[in-house]
Amino acid sequence: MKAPVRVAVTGGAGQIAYNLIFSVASGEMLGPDQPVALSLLEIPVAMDGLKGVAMEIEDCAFPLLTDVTLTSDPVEAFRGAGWALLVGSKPRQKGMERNDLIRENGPIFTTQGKALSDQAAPDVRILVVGNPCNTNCLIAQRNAPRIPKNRWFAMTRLDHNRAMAQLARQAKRPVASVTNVTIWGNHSATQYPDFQQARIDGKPAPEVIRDRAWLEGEFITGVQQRGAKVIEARGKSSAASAANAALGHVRTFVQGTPAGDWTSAAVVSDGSYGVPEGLVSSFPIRVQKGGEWEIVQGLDLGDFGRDRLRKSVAELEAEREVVRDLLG
Ligand code: NAX
Repeated sequence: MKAPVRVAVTGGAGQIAYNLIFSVASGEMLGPDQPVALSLLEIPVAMDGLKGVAMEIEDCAFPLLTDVTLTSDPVEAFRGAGWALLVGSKPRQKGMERNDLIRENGPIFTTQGKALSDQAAPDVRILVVGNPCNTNCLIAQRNAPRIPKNRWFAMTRLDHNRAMAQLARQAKRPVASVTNVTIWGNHSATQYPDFQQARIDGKPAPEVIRDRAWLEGEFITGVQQRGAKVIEARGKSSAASAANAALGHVRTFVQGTPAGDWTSAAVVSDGSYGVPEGLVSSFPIRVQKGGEWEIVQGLDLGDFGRDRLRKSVAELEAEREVVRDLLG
C-alpha cells in the first residue's frame, strides 16, 4: 500500500468543491491505487456546511480515503499537503469592479501562500482555481519562498476543454479528434484560445474548419464568454465543468500529456513568447509522466495571435500593479 497523498481543498463548502471532492476521494484524480487524505478549508461561517459535506463523504465509504480534516485555519489545512487546490475565494458582488475583486481576494492568497510555504509537503503542487486565478496564484507564489516556482498553476484547463469542444462541434468530429489547443494569457475575457496550432484528426484546424471568420470571431469570443453564458442560463457559475477541469489538470500533471499533444495551464512565465518573466500566464505545456513539465517552444502565433496575447498580458500586468503591495 502506498503512503497517502494529502489533498487540501479550499472553499470546501462551495459549489465547485462539492463537484470535486468526491472524485478526489474516490481515486479518480490520483489513481485507483493511491490512498488519499483530505484537508478541507473553509471560513468560519461556512463550517456547518462543510460538516455536511464531510458527512456525505463518510457515507460514501471510499476505500482509498484515509482521513478527512475540516478546518478554518490555513496552517492546519496545508500541513503535509502534496496537492493544494485553491478553490475558495469571495465571489464578485453586484456592482463590483474586477479591481475591487482582486483587492478583496488578494489577502486570502498572501495568507495561504505563507501557510503553504511553511506547512506543505516538500513536493507540493498547487492549482489555483479561485478568481482572478492568475493573479491570486501570483500573490500566493510570491508569498511562498520555500516552494519552487514550477509547482504553481492557475487553472485554464476549463477554457482549454471549452475550446476543444467548440472546435469539435464546428468540425462535426468527436472531441477526441481535437489536439494541440492552447489557451494563452489570462483566465478572463482577454484570453486567447489559439486555433492556429490546434489539430483535428491530425490536420491543422484551419484546414478542417475553412470558415476563417468563425475561427477568428465566434470561436474566440465563444470560449472567452462561455462562463458568462453558463451563468446566464443556469443562474450560477460553472461548477461541474470547473471541477472536471481541475481533476483533468491534476491527472495530466501526474500522468503526462499524450505524445505529440500538450495541455494549457497558467504558470510562472520564464519570458517565453515575450510574456514578462514572473507573470502567471497560460501557455501550451508538455508534461512528462511524474509531472516534470515545460512550456512548448517554437510555436508561431502570427501577428493575429501575438496581438491577442499582448492584450491579455497587458491585463495581467495591470492586475499585478493593483496587488503590488501584496507580492512579498
Ligand atoms: P462558491 O461561492 O460556491 O464557493 C466558494 C467557497 O469559498 C465558499 O464556500 C466560501 O465560503 C469559500 N471561501 C471564501 N473565502 C475563503 C477563504 N479565505 N478560505 C477558504 N474558503 C473560502 O464558489 P464556486 O462556484 O465554488 O467558485 C469558486 C471560485 O472558482 C470562484 O472564485 C470562481 O470565480 C472560480 N472559478 C474559476 C474557474 C477557472 O476556470 N479558473 C471556473 C469556474 C469558477 O468561476
